[in-house]
Formats: sequence, structure tokens, C-alpha cells
Amino acid sequence: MESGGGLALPIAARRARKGFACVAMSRSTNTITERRSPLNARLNELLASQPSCPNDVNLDGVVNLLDVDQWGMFSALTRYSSWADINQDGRTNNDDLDIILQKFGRCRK
Ligand SMILES: [Ca+2]
Ligand SMILES: [Ca+2]
Repeated sequence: MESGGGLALPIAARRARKGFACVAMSRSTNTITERRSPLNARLNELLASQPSCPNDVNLDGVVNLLDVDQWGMFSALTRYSSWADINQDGRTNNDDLDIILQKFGRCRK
């Protein structure tokens, strides 16, 4: 009985394939790392240009009524929005609203 595909390969052939795959992955990883380097530098530059504002749902740099509105929208659309899940417990609920209200007015530009 013949088996199909790569399952019928001798052990030596399978090991050779694995070795080749390791070399290929190593080269590929280096290329990806090299390509990421300028992107990471640019990303860090962008992040440094605008300091983060915790609890700012709409990312406008201040915690205010717009964030409460957005929280309401996300809360109504789905209770599991990660966008307005301020305390990151997996749910968008009144606990998140309480945090927004506690931080109201913070992070003005
Ligand atoms: Ca905001
Ligand atoms: Ca939450």
C-alpha cells in the first residue's frame, strides 16, 4: 500500500526538509527584522510626538463629554468593545464610564 504526499518520505529526507526550513525561516526572520527597524523607529517617533492620554476613548487628547458619548455608542453597539473598555476587563460597562468620569478634564493639550 502506498501512502501519498510527504508522509512517505524517508526520515533523512524529512530531516533535510526540516533543516532547510530552519535556514529559510532564519533568513526570513532577519529580513523581516531589517524591514521593521525603520517602521519601528517611525512608530516610536510618532508615539513620542503625542503623549498618551489614558482613558481618552476618542484619542483627541482630553477626557471629556465626547469620550462619554463614544463610550455610550460602544456600550450600546457591543458590551465587548475593546475601544471603550477602559479597565480592560473584556466588557464595556458602567465601570468604564465611572473611570472616564473620574478622569474627566485630564490630558488637555
Ligand atoms: Ca477624548
Ligand atoms: Ca471594562
